[in-house]
Amino acid sequence: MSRIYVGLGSNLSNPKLQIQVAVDAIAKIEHCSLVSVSSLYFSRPMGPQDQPDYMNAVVAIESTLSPLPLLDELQSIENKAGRVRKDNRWGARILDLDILLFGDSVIQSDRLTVPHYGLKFREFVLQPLLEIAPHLCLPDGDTVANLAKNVPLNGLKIHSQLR
Ligand code: ROI
Repeated sequence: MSRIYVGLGSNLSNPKLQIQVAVDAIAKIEHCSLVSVSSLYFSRPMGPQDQPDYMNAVVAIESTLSPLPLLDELQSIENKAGRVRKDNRWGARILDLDILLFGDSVIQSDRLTVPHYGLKFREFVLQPLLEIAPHLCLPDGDTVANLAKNVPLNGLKIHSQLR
């Protein structure tokens, strides 16, 4: 059984609803249980600024799934939300579900990098993580609390509660 943290982000097609629906879908993945859900955060786009503001959140789950089967489940939720995978790595998106941490695993494969490469630099990941797991440590020993202290909020605000 692993404790896994998943980041959620959306800036198209009613982002708040996208994230609510995605949290419900994650809660229904087989062999997974939802442990906690952060508040919903309003955030400024990282990357190109000519795109709408984002809504972001982080959930903790417990699962017996291995990383790639879990990634398949998350990508299927993204696809059902209507996400089109094209060359828009830094562009607007209906729904992004990222495995941030998978227990203490360090994974580098074609499909998956864990811990997530942006985790240490993104206020919209660190603040919701800090909210639901204030004592969390990364596999390299860095604490989320310390990382969060060093990343500016850039206008990040709690928007509302998800559950
Ligand atoms: N910016 C914010 N604020 N939130 C995101 O979830 C997000 N996701 C992305 C990029 C384009 C990097 N910018 C983002 O993929």
